Amino acid sequence: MKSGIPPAKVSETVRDIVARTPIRDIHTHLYDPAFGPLLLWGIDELLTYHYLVAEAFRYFDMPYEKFWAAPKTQQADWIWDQLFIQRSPISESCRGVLTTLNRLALDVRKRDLPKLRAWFAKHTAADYTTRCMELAGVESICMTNSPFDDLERPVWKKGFTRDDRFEAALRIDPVLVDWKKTSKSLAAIGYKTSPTLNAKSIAEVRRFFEDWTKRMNARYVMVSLTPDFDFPADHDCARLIEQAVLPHCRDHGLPFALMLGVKRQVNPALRLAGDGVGRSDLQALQNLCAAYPENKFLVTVLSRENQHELCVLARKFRNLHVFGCWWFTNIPQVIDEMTRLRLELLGLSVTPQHSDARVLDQIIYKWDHSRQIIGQVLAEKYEQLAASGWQLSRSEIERDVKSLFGGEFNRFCGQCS
Ligand code: RAT
Ligand code: ZN
Repeated sequence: MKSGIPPAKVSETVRDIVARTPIRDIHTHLYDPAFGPLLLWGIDELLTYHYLVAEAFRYFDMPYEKFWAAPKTQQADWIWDQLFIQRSPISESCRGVLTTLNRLALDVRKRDLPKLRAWFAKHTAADYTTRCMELAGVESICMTNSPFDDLERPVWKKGFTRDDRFEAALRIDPVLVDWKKTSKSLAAIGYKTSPTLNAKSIAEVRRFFEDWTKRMNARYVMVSLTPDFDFPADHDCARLIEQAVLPHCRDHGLPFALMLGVKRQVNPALRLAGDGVGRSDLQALQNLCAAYPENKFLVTVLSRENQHELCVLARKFRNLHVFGCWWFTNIPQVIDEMTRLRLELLGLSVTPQHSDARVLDQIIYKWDHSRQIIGQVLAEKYEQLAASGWQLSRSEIERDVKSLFGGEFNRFCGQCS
């Protein structure tokens, strides 16, 4: 190599590359603007994000039902008052709102919520999508698409012109989590399924996956499962994975994405904000990876205690790709720790982050905050390489960062075992 980066410039160069590299955001709850009101954005949506609802209820003394019965602007006013006015907004989700407003060049010093609302009211979803994606440096967004969602399903059925920045992922939780109930919903929309999982039901659920994979042009099939998920096992969930999901994924060359460790509805009164976390038994994942080498598994785990074990599993199975710092792990302290753990155990064969944004504007802060941490961790790693005599070039570092921000995910998804 002719001229490498001088050791004193390594950190600055790495952080600059991380700041500029476009990102493929591989899991969000955002929608192609063609879905109209399903794509959430703006100050009231930012403030009523369920992460903030959970935090505000630490201080509210009103009954849960009073909060839920109120209009969204009222809910946002209450949250703003408790989390931003009565005390300083230091939690990660609160700080995220401020980072977003700041990057949008809005002045929050006056704490004038009506004025902020008036600014957002001037935009349309289409122009605002481009603005947020540019500010976040995000080039593509993967949605979470559920054929069981009564608002989403008709849009797919009717058809629309796709915005090619938005990709689809087929979300199948109802099938795996509550087959007895879901078999009835499937029967109601023309699939000959029954609560007893017989051969006919399996064939029909595969036809359902087939139809929706094609309709959405889905990039992967996804589910989130509780900490007690076990496999193989004598229950409908395990049978459906074995006989329907995995053969479907193999036939279509699609990864199966597993998000493990959510304890559903620990406090149902909090609704979407009411889920918790538990440590998963990753033996189930080991069994899946070992028994199905021709399937690809994209995995993130919610419990901090599972992170090291997940990395070790990924060292053993090349059909396992680790991604993202999900939900309660998406806080600076844990992102830092998980990113180090992953890079030290798995090198560049991971996707360190996804945004999980539910509100478009959130991609700005989620990526801003994560880029800072990933940039810092990588800078240290490259400085260590430079200190051991390895010469670094800008183009090689650019190549590496590109792979962390989507390239490695693409390779994994496209590769045959
Ligand atoms: O992070 C979240 O917003 C959670 O509510 C979940 O939706 C989670 O990300 C999931 O995809 O299950
Ligand atoms: Zn999610």
